[in-house]
Amino acid sequence: MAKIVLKVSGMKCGGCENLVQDAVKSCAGVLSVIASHKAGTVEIDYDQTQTDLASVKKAITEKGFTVD
Ligand SMILES: [Cu+2]
Repeated sequence: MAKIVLKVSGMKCGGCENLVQDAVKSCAGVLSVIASHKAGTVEIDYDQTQTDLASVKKAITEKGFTVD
């Protein structure tokens, strides 16, 4: 298991956090996601043998947010 904290801009409220969390949770191997619009971060616990971080980032950008 691994952990990464992504800097994500564009989240403005709890609804945005939920959008991002749902998008990331739908990716293979993701165990937990905590998004914070205040901090502008998305903390992800994942299984590095199953998770492709490029597709995690893509899932976030597809919802209209920017991964820095
Ligand atoms: Cu929002």
